[in-house]
Amino acid sequence: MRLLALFGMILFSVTSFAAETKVVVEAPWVRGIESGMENTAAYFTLKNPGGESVNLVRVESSAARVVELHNHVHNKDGMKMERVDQVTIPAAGSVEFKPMGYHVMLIGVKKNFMKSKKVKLKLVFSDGTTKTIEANKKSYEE
Ligand SMILES: [Cu+2]
Repeated sequence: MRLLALFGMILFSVTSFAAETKVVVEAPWVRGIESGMENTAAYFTLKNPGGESVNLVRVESSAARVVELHNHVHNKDGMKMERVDQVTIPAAGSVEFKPMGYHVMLIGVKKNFMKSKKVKLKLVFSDGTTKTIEANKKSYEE
């Protein structure tokens, strides 16, 4: 039974290595926050060199309690953040995550976020591939 579990773990790690996405993640960064604040956002540019579009469906991080994909939308009340199920990266195209646009919302950051200079993010795509990146923390003033 233990041997079977070990074999399963090896198989899993081999599979996850093979499933690294072809999508290129450029210039990842996460907004630093003052103590007392709980939420922040991460940004990057996703480039899809492939011949088919692919969707970013989820981002995982141990730095926050909840991680969601968000966009900023205009409505009659002004600007508002809205949760989105996925973000499509067109074939041979790119999508920029940036302030006032698409962003990875980190809700309820944990204590380790305040201390660390980098945040690990695992991007999960619709074709089952993944990519783990490190985003540098920096302050952002507008
Ligand atoms: Cu948001």
